[in-house]
Amino acid sequence: MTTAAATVLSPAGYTLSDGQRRGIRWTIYVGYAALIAGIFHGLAQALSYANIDILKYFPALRSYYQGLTAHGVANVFVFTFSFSNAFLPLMTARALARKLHGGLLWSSFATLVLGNVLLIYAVVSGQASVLYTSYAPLKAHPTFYLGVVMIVISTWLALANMLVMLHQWRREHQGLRIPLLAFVSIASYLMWFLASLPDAVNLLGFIIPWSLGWLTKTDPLLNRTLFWFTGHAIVYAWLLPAYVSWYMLIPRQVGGRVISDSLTRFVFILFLLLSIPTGFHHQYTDPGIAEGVKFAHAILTFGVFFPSLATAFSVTASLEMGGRKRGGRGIIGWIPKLPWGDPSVTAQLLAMIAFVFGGITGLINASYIMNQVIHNTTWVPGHFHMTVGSAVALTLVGVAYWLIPYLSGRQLWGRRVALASSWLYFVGVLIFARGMADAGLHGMPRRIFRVEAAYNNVEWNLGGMLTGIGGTLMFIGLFLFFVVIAMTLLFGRKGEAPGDIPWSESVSAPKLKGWELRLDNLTMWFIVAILLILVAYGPFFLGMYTPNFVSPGFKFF
Ligand code: HAS
Ligand code: CU1
Repeated sequence: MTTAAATVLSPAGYTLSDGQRRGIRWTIYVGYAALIAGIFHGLAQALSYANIDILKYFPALRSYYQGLTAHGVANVFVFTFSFSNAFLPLMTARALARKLHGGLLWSSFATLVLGNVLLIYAVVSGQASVLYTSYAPLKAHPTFYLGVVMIVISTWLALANMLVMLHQWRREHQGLRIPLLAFVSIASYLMWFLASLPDAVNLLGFIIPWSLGWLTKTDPLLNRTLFWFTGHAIVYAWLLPAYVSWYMLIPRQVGGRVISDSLTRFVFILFLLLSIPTGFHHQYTDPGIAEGVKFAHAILTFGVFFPSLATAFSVTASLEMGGRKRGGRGIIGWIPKLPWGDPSVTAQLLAMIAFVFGGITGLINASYIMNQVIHNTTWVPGHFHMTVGSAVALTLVGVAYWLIPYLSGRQLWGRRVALASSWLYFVGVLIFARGMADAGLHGMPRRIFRVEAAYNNVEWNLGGMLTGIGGTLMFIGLFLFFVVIAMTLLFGRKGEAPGDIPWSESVSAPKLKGWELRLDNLTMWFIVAILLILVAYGPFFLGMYTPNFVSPGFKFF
C-alpha cells in the first residue's frame, strides 16, 4: 500500500463530538419509533391472511387500508430513510475524518421530524388510507403528500452534508482518491437524489395542487409513471446503505478485507446508472405504454441485476477470507468459522441469505411474461419482504448492534437475546414469504382484507396460514430487537462500547494513476445517468404520451 493512500484511509484519532453524536442518534430514533408502529401493523396484516382479525383491537383504526398504509409508510419511508440519513453522513465523516456540518445535520433531522408529524396526522386521522404507493386517483389529505416531500427533503439535506464534507476534503487532498467508504456512501445518496426528482415533480406539480383543490382533475397514468420513475430506484436507496455495510464493515467484523477497491466503486456506479431507467417493470400491465418501452425497461432491469450478482461474489469472497483466517478449511468449512456468536454479524449474514431468494423472485418479477402471473398477487409482498424486509431490515438491525453502543457509549445488552431476535426474524420471513409466494401463485390478490373478502379460495389456505405463522415470528424477532436496544440504552454498561466504526480497507490500495481515477468522477457518472434516463423515458414522454387530465379524486376508505 502506498503511504499516501494509507494516511488518507486510516486517519487516526477521529472523534465525534457529543452534539453530533446526539443528532445522529436522534435521527435513528425517529425511524425506530416508526418501526415500532410498523411491526404491530405488520403482525395484523400477516394474521389477516390467515383469516385472523386483530385489526379490530387497534385503537381508532377505521379500516384495513388505514393499517396497511401505516405499515408501509412507517417501514419503508420513515424507518429506512431515518437510518440512512444518519448512517451515510456518519460513514462519510469517518472516512474523510471531518466534522459533519452541524446546521445541515440538524436541519435534516428537523425536516424528518416535521415530515413524520405530517404523515402521522394524515394517516392516524384517517385522511390518507391510500397505501405507500398513493396511486391517483385515490386522494389523500395534502399533509400526507407534504409529509413525504419533507422526508425527501431531509434526505437531500443529508446528501448536502456529505457533499460539503467531500468538497472540503478534496480541497485539502488534491490528487488523492476519495476514500472508498466515503465514495460508496455518497454514491448511494447521489443516485437517490436523481431518482427522487420525478416523484418530487409529481407531488409538487400535480398531486399536491390536486389534493388542495387547485386542480380539479388528474391524470392517473402520468402520476403512476412519475411515481415508478422514482419508485423502482427507491428500493436501491433502501438497499445501498445495507451494501455499504456488507462491502465496507462486515469484512472487518469477520476478519477479512474488501476484495477490490475498483470493483466496489464500479458496482455503486452501476447502481447510479441503472437503478432509475427501469421503472416500467412495475407497469408491465398498465395500458397506454408501448410494448417496446416496457421491453427496454425489462432489459435494463436485467442489467441492474448484475451489480447485485457482483456484490454476492465480492461479499462472499470477503467472508471466505475472514472464515479462513479463523481456521476454516475446505470448500465450505469456512462458513461455520464465521463469528456467528456476534449478533451484528449474524443478523447481516442472515440478511444476505434471505436476499438470495429476494433476488431470485425479483428476476421472476422482471421477466415480462412471468410478471403476468404474479403481478398484483401476494407473490409480490413475498418478494419484497425478502428484499427490503430482510436484506435491508435485518442489516439495519445488525448495524444497530454496534452503532447504538458506539453512539451511546453503552455496551450492547443481551447478546443471546439479540441473536435469537435475528434467527426468529429470519426463519419467520422465510416461512412468511413462502406462504405469500404460494398463495400468490394460486392467484391470491395482494392488498386485500381476506377476513372479509367474498371471493375466498381454499387454495389460499396453506399460503395464508404460513403467512400468519411467519409474520408472527417476524414480529417477535423485531420486538426482541427493540427490547435489546431499549435495555442497552437504559442499562448497558458504560464505557465499554466500541470506540470506532468497524470499517475495512481493501486488499490492495486504490491506484493513484491510470483509468481507475475516472471512477471517482461522480459528476461525469451523474451526467451519464441522466443520459440513460433520457433514452429510457424520452420516447414515452416526448413521443407516445399526451396528458389526459380526466379523473377526479376518490376516497373509498
Ligand atoms: Fe423488487 C417489486 C424486480 C430487488 C423491493 N420490489 C418490488 C416491490 C418492492 C420491491 C417493495 O421487475 C413492490 C412494489 C409495489 O408495492 O408494487 N426487484 C426486482 C429485481 C431486483 C429487485 C430484478 N426489490 C429489490 C430490492 C428491493 C425490492 C433490493 C428493496 C430493497 N421488484 C422487481 C419487479 C417488481 C418488484 C419487476 C414488480 C412486480 C410487480 O409486478 O408488481 C434485483 O435487483 C435483485 C438483485 C438481487 C440479487 C441477489 C444478490 C444476493 C446477495 C447476497 C449474497 C449472499 C451471500 C450469502 C454473500 C442478484 C448480494 C453468504 C452467506 C454465508 C453465510 C456464506
Ligand atoms: Cu422495481
